[in-house]
Amino acid sequence: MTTETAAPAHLTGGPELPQERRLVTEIPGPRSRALHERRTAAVASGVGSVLPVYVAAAGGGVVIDVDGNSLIDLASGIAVTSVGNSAPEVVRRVSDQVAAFTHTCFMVAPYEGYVEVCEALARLTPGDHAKKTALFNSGAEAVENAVKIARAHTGRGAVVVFDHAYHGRTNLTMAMTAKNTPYKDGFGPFAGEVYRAPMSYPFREPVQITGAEAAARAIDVIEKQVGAGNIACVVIEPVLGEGGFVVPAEGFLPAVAQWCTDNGVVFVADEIQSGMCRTGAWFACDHEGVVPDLVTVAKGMAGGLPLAGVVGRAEIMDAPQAGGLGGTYGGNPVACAAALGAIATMEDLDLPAAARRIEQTMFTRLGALAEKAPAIGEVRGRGAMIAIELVKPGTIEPDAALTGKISAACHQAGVLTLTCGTYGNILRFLPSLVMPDHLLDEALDVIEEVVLGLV
Ligand code: PLZ
Repeated sequence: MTTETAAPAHLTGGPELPQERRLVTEIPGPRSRALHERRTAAVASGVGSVLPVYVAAAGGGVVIDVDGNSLIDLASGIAVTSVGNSAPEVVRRVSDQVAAFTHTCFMVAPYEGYVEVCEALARLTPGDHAKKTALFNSGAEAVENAVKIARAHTGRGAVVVFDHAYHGRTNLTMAMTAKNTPYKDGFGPFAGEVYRAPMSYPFREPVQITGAEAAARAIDVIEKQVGAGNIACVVIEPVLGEGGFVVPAEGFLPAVAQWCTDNGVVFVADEIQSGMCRTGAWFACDHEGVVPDLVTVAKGMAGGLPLAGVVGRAEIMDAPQAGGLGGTYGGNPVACAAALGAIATMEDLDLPAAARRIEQTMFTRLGALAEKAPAIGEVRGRGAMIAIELVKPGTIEPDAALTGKISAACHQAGVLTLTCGTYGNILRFLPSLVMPDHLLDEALDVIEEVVLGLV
């Protein structure tokens, strides 16, 4: 590394970092630009970055870059650092675990941390039935395994997913993901036996229908085009993530879940983005009292370390033969220690309540902004998973160009935002649940100024 591109002296992250927005160079600054040049030569260009600002430290509600800029973080590494970056309890437990042992492979010589994470997930996920869990490395891997488990349990092959769904980038989960570009284009052929049903997307319904009616529409497609008796599982995000933070109409999820129960189909809630306190409840299904057969979890559960799981009814989870599930690193001891630290933090600080407070602030501020900016077609979401959908004023025609401009201008002003949605016209906000109030307010000031300057 040359001195020119060297990062500043090591910074300690976590909540003790100054909780402020501070720009000391242009964005990206010279050190980031130099790193980006090295990256462009060394890293495959298929791997993108939202903002080529290279990170030196992060914590609370900020990301500090290698040029010393402090950005307000409304991304949380795509809904991962819900307890904040380098959260103290995560750092403590991970440090202890790293010093004790880093890996033995749970399939070779097991350890308590894995068991403890499974016990915690059984306690926290919806429903009080007997549950079991298997741990993996990534969200996509959890979804793949939920399908394997559902097939083993039912002896059936078909998988039903929904419009706008995102379930991952592996071969099966690409097939389950709806959006072609960038996730699927040129990467086929895809896994077979994946069928897509219409989602409840209230803002885009030509005529408003109830959740029950939207469920009946989906069930009709499923019954006519697939047949209940062929279906192993229905997999659904209870609040769409990459698809646009869509909250289905009330009654939709319970009706789909009930149809699954009535037809011996495994109902899988993909709570990889919406779970672990993000929506103001431990799981998004809790808002409507829906009890899934299986739940996939990842992202927020481990404070930034790679860990994922499938949690569900013991009799379904036990269907695969012994040795049928696993992987070298699944439930790695360091990742499990991080998860136990993250879960302890969520419980100690009551982070579901923190997410509900964030929701209130965001709805109030963004609702007022929408009154002044007709390009904001809708403000929606749950908890600390809130988005605005941008349209040509007076229509529901998506405005992806405006969305991109707003997000880029937020970045220039020191607020890290993300976009999403099938049409690329949704600006989404995923603050950490320990984001200080003054920083959230300041981020909303910036968003307001940027939006009003561009519409
Ligand atoms: N299911 C609901 O949100 C991951 C992916 C971003 P992995 N979402 C962010 C990107 O462009 O790759 C996600 C999700 C839901 C599954 C996944 C997949 O989780 O940990 O990224 O594999």
